[in-house]
Amino acid sequence: MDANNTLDRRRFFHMVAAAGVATGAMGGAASASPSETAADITRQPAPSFGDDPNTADIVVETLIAWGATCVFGIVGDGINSVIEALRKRRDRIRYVGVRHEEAAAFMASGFAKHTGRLGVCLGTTGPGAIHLMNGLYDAALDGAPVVALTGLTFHDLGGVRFQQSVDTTKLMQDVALYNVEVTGPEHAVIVANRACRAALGERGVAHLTIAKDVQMMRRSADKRSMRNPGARSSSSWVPAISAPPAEQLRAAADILNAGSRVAVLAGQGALPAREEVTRLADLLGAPVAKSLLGKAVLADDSPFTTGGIGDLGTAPSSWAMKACDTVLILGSTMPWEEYYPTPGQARGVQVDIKPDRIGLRTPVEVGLVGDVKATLTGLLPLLRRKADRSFLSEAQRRMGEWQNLPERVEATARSPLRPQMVIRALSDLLADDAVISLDCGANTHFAARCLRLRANQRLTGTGMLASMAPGLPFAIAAQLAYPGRQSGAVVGDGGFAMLMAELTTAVANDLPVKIVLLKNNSLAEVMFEQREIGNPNYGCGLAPIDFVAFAKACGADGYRCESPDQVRGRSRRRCDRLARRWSKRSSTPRKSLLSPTNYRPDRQKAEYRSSRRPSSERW
Ligand SMILES: Cc1ncc(C[n+]2csc(CCOP(=O)(O)OP(=O)(O)O)c2C)c(N)n1
Ligand SMILES: [Mg+2]
Repeated sequence: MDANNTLDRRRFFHMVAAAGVATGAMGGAASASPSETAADITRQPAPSFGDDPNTADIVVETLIAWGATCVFGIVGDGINSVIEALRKRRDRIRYVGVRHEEAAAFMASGFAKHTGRLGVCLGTTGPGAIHLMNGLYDAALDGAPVVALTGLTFHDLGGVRFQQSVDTTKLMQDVALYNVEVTGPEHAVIVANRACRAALGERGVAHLTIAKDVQMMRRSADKRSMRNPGARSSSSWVPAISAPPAEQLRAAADILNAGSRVAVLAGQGALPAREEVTRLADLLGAPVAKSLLGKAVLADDSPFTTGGIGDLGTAPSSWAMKACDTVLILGSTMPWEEYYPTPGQARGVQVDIKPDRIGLRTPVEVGLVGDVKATLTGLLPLLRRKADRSFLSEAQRRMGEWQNLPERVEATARSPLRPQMVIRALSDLLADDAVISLDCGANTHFAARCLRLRANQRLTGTGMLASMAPGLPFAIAAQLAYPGRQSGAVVGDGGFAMLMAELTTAVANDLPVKIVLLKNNSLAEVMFEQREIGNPNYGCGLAPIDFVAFAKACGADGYRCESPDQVRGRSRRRCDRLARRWSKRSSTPRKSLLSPTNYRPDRQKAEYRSSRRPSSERW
């Protein structure tokens, strides 16, 4: 700081402590002092912080510079200065106040998964930060770039049992790949930048926690240490588009060219590489099985895909993995190991941006560390077109046969409704560019199998964490990210009820999300699981909720459908409206649509698991 400035860092804290959390009068805007090495530092592009910003201003400006457009959270005295920094910039970044911080973190995660852009959430110190955890784990486990901001108690009251004094740095230690307590404005200039870079570059959660008095500290009151030359990062960033070297590509191509039955497993890392995956599948005559988060890699009517894989997948995908002599894994760590080729059965090639993921689920001979799109671009010219198409043809024949079963089930006109029928109706009614979010439960199995994803539709869900409750928050985030597109979610009554107050968040923010709720008054997935291991059902019943009344109480619309006609909107006028709403874009006068449906999980057993019984081909 300037030698003439009488308000140094220590005095600042002294004043703030004396004044409680009220903003102290900061006096003149003295500039931060240059360090002794400042002359050597080449300035890089950086956000503009304006006149004498405080720590919170610097953090928020940095987030904006990194392309953040929404921040989800709940206010609290531990985070008030950050909220004020957001309020001052509300023309450039949207603060979305939610009803539970878990939802805020899910929204940040969903925003990041649906867009690839930075998702941001915040929580006040103590309980607010604790509530964020589940959604942050969802982001961390699925590689979604999220920045979480939390408050801390006063900088000098940690460790003294001050109210709400939770050590948020420790709290986030496991979930965050970048986890820093911000000690002042000068520190914020550096670490806010690093947090964004880490979240986007390493794909995960970056956490900054800031004591409430530090949040309001002005830059003029701060003094860089003698070894801190000032900002040393850059606000410019492009994702790593790395492709492996030629000899590694050649080694991979040799394996793929030598195989006579090549199967591909595509995950979310392959989402930007649809064209390349299609060309590769065509060249190699290779069926492509898709992980849940990779469902949009190929449209479901692509002749090259056998649909999903794993517990939520199809029998033809299981068959392809067990019958192949070569497997190519593209940007996937699909968790169910029993669905990979049996060890020793197939040669393996894997492409992943993260080196530690190579060989994670199944041994591979060649692991290519790189971006899937860039790697395939390098690999494709080295691949020879396979003359023998019999493996692909057999996969297609099986897929055609397998589809008969869902199609028969989906076409059944019975009440209680079959969930497959509901999802199929939804699938048919969705807009061509709809953005779909999934929750976790039996409903996810039905959605994964019965949604026939079209070329321009997007889909995400909770992959590795498999948590209940993100469906609605993801749909809200998707609607904010893509205001002109239809945003819908498939949820169960258990998962939805966990965070259903967020329906008011949708209403308050004019977000016409569409939620299809499969109401079975039970935690059905676990019912199935208990039966599968031979246990009687216990603890799986849910007290019924009138979700239509709830939706209306929130200011949303709600419809109850009990027959296929009602779902498809053929009979009653209100359901015609429902169908129209599904099929048109999101300019509805009321803000949200909740469509509860009813089905009996006890009638579902045989239809529930498909790929677990690939031999019987039952569904
Ligand atoms: C937060 C959380 N708690 C518990 C579970 C275990 N679990 C997985 S699915 C499920 C049931 C989900 O019920 P519901 O949302 O009603 O969907 P349904 O299975 O009935 O379609 C449970 C309890 C979980 N995955 N996440
Ligand atoms: Mg349920």
